Formats: sequence, structure tokens, C-alpha cells
Amino acid sequence: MKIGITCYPTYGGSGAVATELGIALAARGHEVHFITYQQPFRLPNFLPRVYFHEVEVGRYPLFEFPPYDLALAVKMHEVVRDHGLEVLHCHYAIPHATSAWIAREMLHESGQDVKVVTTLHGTDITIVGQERSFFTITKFSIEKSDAVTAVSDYLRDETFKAFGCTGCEVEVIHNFIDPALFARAAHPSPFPDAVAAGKRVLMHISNFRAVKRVRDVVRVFAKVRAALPCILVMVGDGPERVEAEDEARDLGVHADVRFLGKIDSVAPLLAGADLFLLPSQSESFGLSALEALACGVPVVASRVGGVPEVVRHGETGWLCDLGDVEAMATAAIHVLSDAARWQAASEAAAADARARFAERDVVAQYESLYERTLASVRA
Ligand code: GMT
Repeated sequence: MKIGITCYPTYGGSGAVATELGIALAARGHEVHFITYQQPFRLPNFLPRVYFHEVEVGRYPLFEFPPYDLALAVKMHEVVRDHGLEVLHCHYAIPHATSAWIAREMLHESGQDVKVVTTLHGTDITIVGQERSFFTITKFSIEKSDAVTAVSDYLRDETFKAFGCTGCEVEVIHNFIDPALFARAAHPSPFPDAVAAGKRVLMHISNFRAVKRVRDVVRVFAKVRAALPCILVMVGDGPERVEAEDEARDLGVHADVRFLGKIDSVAPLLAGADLFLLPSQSESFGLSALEALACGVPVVASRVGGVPEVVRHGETGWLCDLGDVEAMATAAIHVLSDAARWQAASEAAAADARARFAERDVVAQYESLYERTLASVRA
């Protein structure tokens, strides 16, 4: 098949999933065209059957807000027309699914067609899409897609609750991991000094938006550090990073917190962690938690959104009430202070991630969806 993929190319779970999916599809023989404003961060420079088309937004003094959505629609139309794409797969509803709808309408003018598949990832439904200024266009774009997927049961249910979306089915296709890459044994420890000093490594990876509650990460760490020797590794960057750094200073634990900034390849880091912290306010899936589990890293997270579909409480991690820093610290100490308990959770985590979220199985679900969509006739 010839497939176009549009996503947010900078740091974020939806861009990571979209890129890994494109790479996996190309490895299975499909031709994949990424259509985005920047090369996706997980996309290597060259791979057979993978192409990158940059969306350039024309600047003009009149445009206080350059119309990216339109430039994207034009580029989608051009790439479909010139390369004979059969499917446009949009990750994150707005504006991608809206632009794809415009591109498809333009193609119809010249007797061509393309199927639009939209994958809902999270705040496109739970926050942004429900804002007054975006609600109707989000609902419209979902309903006009030829197929819609959500990354968790939770997100599918939220979509129906928030938008109704009459006449559209939302198929759940979970996020996935490459078991060969996200594997503890595949990478040497990136923190040999901490290991030599007998310190456990706690880790958090995100784009440091308010929804991630990064200050809670530091608060949990401070409590764990009072009970056992450990360091905290913070990977990523975003609006709340300064607050997290301030919190670490205020709590007097700054010397043991390492802020690494944005890092493209997180598997080698995760493979050296002992515990992953994800105290998010909301999380439709929690890709970073899944990647941690696959690396044999138990997860302590808030019991929100789709996280319980990923983390098995008491088996592969521990789920606590939102904002309950005390309970999260207690859970962390519970697993880190008992070597046998940690080992059991680590093995269960790696096995469960492979059993339920292996790339091969999930990519096959997308292929099947594309095939069914191509065979379908639009109502
Ligand atoms: O929806 C977002 O907030 C952005 C998106 C992203 O690009 O990081 O995150 C969502 O998609 C990820 C990949 O499917 C999920 O793992 C995240 O849970 C989800 N984020 C939220 O729901 C806050």
C-alpha cells in the first residue's frame, strides 16, 4: 500500500507512535510518505520506502496566524496526486484530519480519491477538541474520516461521550513497542556512577506540560530519597521544567536530580532505570509507561484515563489516586526496597508489554484497518 502519515513531528507520544508505525509499515513493504512541517524526531535520515515531505507555510505580513492547516491540505493533495497514495493516516484530530478532508475534497474535483484514517491520541479529544473554538470542527473531522481509531478503550469512550459522533465507529488500536529495542539487556547502563554508588534510578519522561504534573514527580522522589539511596532522571523539556527544577531546589534534592533535556532515543535510558514515575493529571494511554514496562521498569502512576489498560496494578506497577504523592512514594519504596519483589515486577512488566503491545501484532491491526477501509464504499 501507499500510505501518507501526518503527525506532530516534535516531541510527544502521538508523533512517536506515528513515526514508529510508518517505519514498521515500510519494513513490511509498504511505501510511506510523512507529510509534516518538520522531520519527525524519531525518523532516521534514510530508510527504504520512506519519504518525507515538508509542509512550508507561506509568510505574509497580513497573516498574524499563518494558515498551516491550508498549507498542509495543499501538501497532502499534492503528495497523494503525485505519488498515488491510497491512505492518509492522520495522528491527532486537529488540524490533521481537517486538512485531510480538504485534500480529499480537492482530489474529488479531479476524479481522484484517498481514504482518510484518523487516530485519536488524547488531548485532541479530552481537552483541545472540547474547547468551544474547536469543538464543531473536531467532531466534523472525526465524522468525515473514513476510519477512526483511538489508542485506548478509555479514549474511545470519551470520544463518544464528548462528541457523540453519530454514524462513526471508533476502533481501539493500542500503542506498541519494538521488543528488540525496548529491552533491558539490549543496552549498557547509562548511569554507571549511580549503579556503582548503590543508588536506584527513578525516571520520568515527558514534554513537561502541566498535565504531566512534573512537580509531583520531584515530590515523590524526595520522599523516596529519604528512605533509600536514589537519583531521579528527568528526560524531556517543556513549560513546567523550571517549576520542577525549583521544586527540586526547594526540597533540597537538586543534587540528585538530573535534567537531561530532550533526547530522541529513550530506550537506552529506560533500560537503565529501576522505576518510572507518571503522576499525570490525564493520560489517554501513557506510551512512556509502556516503553518503560517493556524495558523491565515497573511503573508508579496515577490511576487516570487509559493508564490502567497499560499498567497492571500490583503486578507490573502501582496505580495511585491523582495527586496522592504520599501513596506514590510508598508504592515506590515498597517495590524498590525488596529485590525479589522488584525482580518479579520487572519480569512481569517486560513479559506483559511483549504479550499485549508487540509492534508486529499492532501494526498488523493497522494494516487490516487500511485494507478494510480501502474496500469500503463511503456512505
Ligand atoms: O494528546 C496529547 O496530549 C498529545 C499526545 C502526544 O503527542 O504526546 O499524547 C497523547 O498521545 C500519546 C500517544 O498515543 C499517549 O500515550 C498519551 O497518553 C496522550 N496524552 C494524553 O492523553 C495527555
